[in-house]
Amino acid sequence: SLKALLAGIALAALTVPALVAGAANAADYKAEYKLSTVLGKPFPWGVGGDRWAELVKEKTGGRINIKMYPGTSLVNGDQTKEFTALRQGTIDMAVGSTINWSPQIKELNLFSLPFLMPDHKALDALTQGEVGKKLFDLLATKDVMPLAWGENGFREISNSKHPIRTPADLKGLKIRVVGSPLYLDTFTALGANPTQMSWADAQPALSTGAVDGQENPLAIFVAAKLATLGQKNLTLWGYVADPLIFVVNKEVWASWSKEDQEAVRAAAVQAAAEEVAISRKGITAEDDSLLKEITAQGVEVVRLTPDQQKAFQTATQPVFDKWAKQIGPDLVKAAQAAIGER
Ligand code: X2X
Repeated sequence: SLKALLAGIALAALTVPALVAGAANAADYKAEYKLSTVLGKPFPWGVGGDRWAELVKEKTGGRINIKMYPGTSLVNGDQTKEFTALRQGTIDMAVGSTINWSPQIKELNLFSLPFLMPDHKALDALTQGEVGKKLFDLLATKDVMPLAWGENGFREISNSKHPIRTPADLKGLKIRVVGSPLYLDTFTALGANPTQMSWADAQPALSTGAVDGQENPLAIFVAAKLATLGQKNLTLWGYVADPLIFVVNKEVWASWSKEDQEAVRAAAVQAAAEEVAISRKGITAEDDSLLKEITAQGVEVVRLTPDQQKAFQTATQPVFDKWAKQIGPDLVKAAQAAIGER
């Protein structure tokens, strides 16, 4: 009928310009994009998230406006639920630790294999090489667009009871861990008594003595003032390090113009590089200022000798072997090869 024909023409007139403008129509952009992190400023993690938002604003002329939600507040502090919320779109973007996403993506447990990575170069060999690409390809199949690798860091162990130099020193200590059951296996293998809880719950648990110890990068140890929560013994054992990943929910990503996508990517790459540098500040042989600060807080810092470290590695080898199978033997072999060639 004429009426239907006219309606059809009217509809076409409405939809054609919309199709031409496509997904990149600025009118489709949200007023605010929610960026999830566990830690805010002044932690390196929060500085990195903040910097990403700032650079995106600059590079997109304000078209993309990001607000950071630290404390994983978009999932009520339950950091192991962050990735699911990101997939579902409750969170638009995140700078997240591989530890917190490993319950959903078993391959991310790679970085938590005890004593896989001896140093920062080894970590870089993974994130900046083929292994990093493989993991990004995998993430891209899980409703997110991964953009850059940042860093939380090498997780050193602290406790309120006594210095740790041997696995026997860990015996019976209540240690707070987070993430996948891999951590329960590691600390159980060492004779400790591990208990899983979020970062939000960890701090009161440390201060009341409900748990004796925890493991986290030194930048966190200092910024969270863990020495004031009774953590007076710190052992540098370098057993694992967690990278951070800068990602955007895939639908959100697809809603942006090519130009804006590239701006967000470039901003992530730059913010991540800056964040990695900040996370390593003061903990290297050339610059150990952060370690000096920790010592000045009355913390006894133990640095394991290679032989002492070997005892921890031997004790956790069965955990490594068990989890290497779950992560994927090929991925673990590729990681070991990349580390060997670093
Ligand atoms: O909860 C932790 O230990 C932290 C802050 O390092 C992570 O989110 C993995």
